[in-house]
Parts: sequence; C-alpha cells; structure tokens
Amino acid sequence: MGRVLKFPKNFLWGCSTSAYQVEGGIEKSDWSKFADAGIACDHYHRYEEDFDLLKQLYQNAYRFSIEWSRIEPQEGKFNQEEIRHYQKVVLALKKRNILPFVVLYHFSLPLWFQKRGGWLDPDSEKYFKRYCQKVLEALGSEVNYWITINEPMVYVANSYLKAKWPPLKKNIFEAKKALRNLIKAHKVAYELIHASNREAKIGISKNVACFSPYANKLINRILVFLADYSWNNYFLTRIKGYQDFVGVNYYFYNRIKFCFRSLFAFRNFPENFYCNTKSGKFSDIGWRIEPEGIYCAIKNVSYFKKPIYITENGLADKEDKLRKEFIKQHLFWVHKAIEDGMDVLGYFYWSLMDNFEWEKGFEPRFGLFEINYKTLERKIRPSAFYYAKICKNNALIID
Ligand code: IFM
Repeated sequence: MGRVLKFPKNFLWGCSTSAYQVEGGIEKSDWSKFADAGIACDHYHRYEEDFDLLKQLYQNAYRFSIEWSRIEPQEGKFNQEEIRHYQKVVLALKKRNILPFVVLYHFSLPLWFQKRGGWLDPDSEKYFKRYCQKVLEALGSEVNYWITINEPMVYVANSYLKAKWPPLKKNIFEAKKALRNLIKAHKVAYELIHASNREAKIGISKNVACFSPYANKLINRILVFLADYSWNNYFLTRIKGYQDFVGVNYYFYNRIKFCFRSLFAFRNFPENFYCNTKSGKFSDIGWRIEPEGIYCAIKNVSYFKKPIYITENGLADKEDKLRKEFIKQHLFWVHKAIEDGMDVLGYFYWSLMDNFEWEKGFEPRFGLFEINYKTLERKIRPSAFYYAKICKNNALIID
C-alpha cells in the first residue's frame, strides 16, 4: 500500500453544478434566448435520483445554484411554486446528510433584468437584493453556506470584453461598470444574509488561475504581477471584509511571456497576456492539465486569511481516461497546501454530471456521471468510484 494522505476531520467532499447547465426547462433567462439548453440533464425533475447517486458516492456536500429567472420570471413577480421547488431540493439534500452550498447567481440572468441593462443598470444591486431577500426568506433557515456570485471575472470577460456571452459586448468601460455593480451586489447580499443569520458563511466562487513567469525575466514578472492583480485579486480585494470564506475555482495555469499581443491584453483578457507552452496533457477542450497550479491558487488567496473551499475543479474527459489521475494529482496538491498550513476546508469536483458548457454546448463532458442526452440515463464513470473512495476514507492514497 502507498502513502496515506489523511484530510482534516470534517473536510467537505462534494460536487458542483449550476442551474442553467443541468436543470432544463429554463425559459425566461437571457441564455434561453441566446443558446437554449432545452431539457439539459432534467436535473429539475431528477434531483432525488441524482442525490441518491451522490450519497452512494460518499459525498457530504453539494454546491448548486438557484435560477433567478425561475424565482422572478417577470420584474417584481415571484413564482411561489419555483421557490417551493428549491425548498424541496434543499430538504432532499439534508435528508441525505449532504450539506447544501447555495449559489445565488451563476451566469444566467432573467431576461427582464438583462433588458434593463443587466449589470450595467445603476439599480442592478437593488434588484439583486430583492431577489436574494426572497430566496433567503424561503431557504434561510435551512442553508448556512452561501455563494453570492460565481466567477465574476469570467462572466465579465466573456460578456463585456469578448462578446461571447449575452449581452455580447466588447467594451472595457462597460466591463468595469459591470464589475463595480457586481461588487456592490455582493456586498448588499452579504449584509442582507448576515442581518438574518450571523452564523451564515458567505463568499464568492472566484476563478483563480496560477500565473508564473516564463524564464525569470523582469518583464514577464511584471506581467505576472498585473495578471495576478487584475484576474485573481482585484475582485477579492474589493470585497475584503465582506467574505467569510474564499471559494476557489481552479482550472488554469499560465506561464506568462511578454509578446507583442500583450500590448492588446484588454482586447482578449486574460489570454493576450501570455504565450503558453504547447507541451503537457490537455483535456478534451484543450485546457492544459497542471495539478500543481491548484497549490499556487490556494496560496494566492490565503493572503485573505479566510477559510478556503475549492468550489470547482474538473476537466472535460469524455472517455474518462485522465479524470482519475487528474483528481488524484489535484488532491495531492490540496493536501500539500493543508500540510503547509493553508486553511482548506473542502473540495467540490466540477461537475456531478455532464452538462451544458455554455457557448460550447453539450459536447464537453465534465461529469462524474455520463449523461445520455437521448434517454437522460445517468451512468457513473469509473473515476467517480475512485473519487468516492477518497471521500469515504477522507484520505488519498499515493503510490
Ligand atoms: O462549466 C463551467 C462553470 O459554469 C463555471 N466554471 C467553469 C466550468 C467549466 O468551464
């Protein structure tokens, strides 16, 4: 037997999903007009079955998002039936002793809100607050862990700099405005939740990339500093004092080298900053696999001196050839971070099941369960059983 790496007592082991990507039947969101996910995985109707599988895989936590456009399909009109749906979802988790981590906003927005200007609307934070208030009234007594916003920088880059996601903008000034309003929205939601529950734990899920210099040149180190500040730390610094934990979504490791296009970084942020090496292992969608980068991401946010949860980490791997090793290596580095004194309290694999990967559609397969989109049948991938063993033993075995 190899070396046993024990994780701290009460460590959380889970998976993440988001409403638009898995639920199906969402019709009043900006995404349903832009790229309709249709029935998706029909998680909306099959959540009990999915949670049984989650339990079977020894997981004790689940991060999912509430679809704002279900709760408030028209401005100021709240749908009680949909509110009850999420109450049932939370109870279904609790019945199985699975701790819910609830995300209030994960990319998809009500159409009416987007039509008003979305995150550019000067009143956006007021609308968000009113929606949060409703969710809180319904779930506040059962939920202790809240994530106000998922990956704000990813959202703003895709929606306001690259014109890839609704509202399809390419405007740096609007991007800054949207960011400022998201910061305000987070703060009001943070205060609102704490006003009703001092014990609640609130944070955001931040996409944290690892940036390191290509050869130790000064110019590359300056770019690393700028990339770190703008991509990794800007948002977190602005909400300092308004977070009880930091949620880290880790996917990218970038070796940064100055090149001509760095001068145009703002046009395609953050990719233009760097020239990546082409060697190594890649996921089905060409993302380079660099497990050590999760250590660097954790170290980066440990600056904020708050508990850390890895709220997303995963890969697209249809044939399930790399996933087992991916999980093993990433958890090795998470464990190392803990050994080195960093306060990591949980790990959520992205994702519980294959799902709708935004502008890339259904092709990328991130799931621990494979979804047959014709029959909606769930099939547990072999790597999921490997992850389950780690969750069950609260330990990783390294040979
Ligand atoms: O699917 C996304 C998720 O919505 C946000 N984080 C990254 C995942 C993989 O791209």
